Order: sequence, then structure tokens, then C-alpha cells
Amino acid sequence: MILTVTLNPSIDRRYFVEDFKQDMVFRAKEVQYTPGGKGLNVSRVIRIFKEPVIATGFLGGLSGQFIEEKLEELEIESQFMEIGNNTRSCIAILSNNGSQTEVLEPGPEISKNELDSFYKTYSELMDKCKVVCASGSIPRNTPKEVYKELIKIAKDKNKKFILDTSGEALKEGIKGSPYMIKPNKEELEAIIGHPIEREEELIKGLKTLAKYDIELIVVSLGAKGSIIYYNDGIYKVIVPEIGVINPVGSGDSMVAGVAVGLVKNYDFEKMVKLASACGTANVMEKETGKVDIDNVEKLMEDIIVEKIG
Ligand code: TA6
Repeated sequence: MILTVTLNPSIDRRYFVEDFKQDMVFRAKEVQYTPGGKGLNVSRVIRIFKEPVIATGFLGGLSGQFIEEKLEELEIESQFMEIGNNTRSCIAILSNNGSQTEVLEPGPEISKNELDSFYKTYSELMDKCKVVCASGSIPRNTPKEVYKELIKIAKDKNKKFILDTSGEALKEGIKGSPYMIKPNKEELEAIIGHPIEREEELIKGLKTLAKYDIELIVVSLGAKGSIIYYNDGIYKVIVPEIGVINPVGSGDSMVAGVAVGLVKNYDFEKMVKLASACGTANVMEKETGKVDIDNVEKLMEDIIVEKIG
């Protein structure tokens, strides 16, 4: 079973607008509301593979109720901590001109009591899961060490912990030595403290991060695939070119692919191909955090994993 942790979930409100540009008024051609926040996108993709998944984190107010109802419809088991404040919304404006504009609300404040109760629920859920996926930003007044704490609790019970976040939460989280992190180039630059212009610099940055005893580091390069550090080796993953419909949630779909590969006991190469195929297949869908399994299986045949270092 996989446990997904979404400390700052959202109602993802997606608008499809023709010829979007700023400083104008638009009427959305299409509107989609889905339970969002990276961890819930991860949960949806895991569910598509029919792997057992439980979603946890914080939910509050009418937005929280909407998300709970949607998760029930999706048959995704959840055990969220109810909070006094209202769960946020994240806006994505997609357009036929290829633009993608996102506005992410910061999200509600969490009280110390709510956080302490969550740690208790999370610890109890450890006995039910094999892999933990913790994704996304953390609520405003939550200690930046929160992921490090969650990683320690998981590792004390020999669970693999996949961390996909950014900023201070990532800088502190890596000190807990999670099994995997998935920084993008900017997040990697922020951690190593200097810009990355060339592939060699990216590889050097990966190796400095490995000192935190992280087994798997995936740096997604979008359509260009990804560069991966795994057990002292460096790998380049090349993915086939496909038409982009909605890239939002591709990183989350990739995380879901790693988690599914782990619970299915895939070897490294097969797990990476599954994860990369999920990330690519998500781009082919209008909905965030959705993949077509036939597309994933076809894409896996065309993905190349090459050891380059
Ligand atoms: O990765 C896409 C996405 O999950 C959006 O759907 C939106 O929920 C956003 O990320 C939330 O990001 P954050 O880093 O604030 O958790």
C-alpha cells in the first residue's frame, strides 16, 4: 500500500481560455475543478494502476468537503486531519496559444494541536504502508522541518519515503535522507547555491546532494526527459516527443510511477521507465494527474535509460 501525504491540498481550478494574455477579460471555454495539491495528483495516478493508496494531510472548510467528496467518487481512501481553516484553491489558465499560467494560493494556517494530531495519525498509518509519497508545499506556519520529521518516522519503520517539494521545506527535508527527491533544475540550483548552465554542472550538483544519503534523485527536464542519480550512478532518460495538452501534474504522475514501481518490486530500469512514461502520458491528458495505461505501456517501450556516469 502507498501512503500519499498532501499537507497543503487544493481545489485545482483549471480554465481553458482562447488566446490568453494578461490585462484582458476572458470567458473560459472549459472549466475543471479537481482535488489537487501534488499528493492528490499522485494519489489519482496510483489509483489508475489499481494499487492500494491512502491519502492523508490537512483538509478544512467547504473546499475540504469538496475534496473529500471527490476522493470518495474516485474511490481513493483518505484519512485527512480536519482543520479549522479553509483549504485553498490553485488556478491554472491554459490556452490554445500554448501558454500555461498558474496562481497558487498559500493555503490555510495549521494550529500546533492540528499538527500534533496529524503526526499521531501519520505514525499509525505507517503500519499500513510500504511506500510514502509526500508532495507539495507546506502550510504557511508549519515548521520547515516538517518533512524531515515525517521522513524520520517512516525510516524508523523501514518505509521508503519519496519527497517532492521545494524551497526551505526541501532544503530541510533532504537532511532526513529520504529514499527519493525530485527537484527541478531551479530547485537543484537553490540547494547547491549556484546556477546550472551545462549538463556537467547538473551532474556535479546531483553528486553533492547524494551526500545526504538519498538513493534516488530525479531531475525532470520536461520534454527533454530527465537526469537521474541512483546508487552512485548517473543516468539519462530520453522520452519520445508527444503533443502537449496539459503539462500540469506531470511531475506528480512521475512520482506515482516510482511509487507503483517500488510496490511492484520493479528493477531500477523498469521503475524509471514506468515513472517517465507516467509523466509523459499525463501531458497527453487535459486533466491534471491523469494517465491512460495503454499510453503508459506504449511509451515504456520507447523510453531509453542510458548510464552516462
Ligand atoms: O503539480 C501541479 C500542482 O499539483 C497543481 O495542480 C497545484 O495543486 C500545485 O501543483 C500545488 O503546488 P504546491 O507546490 O503549492 O503544493
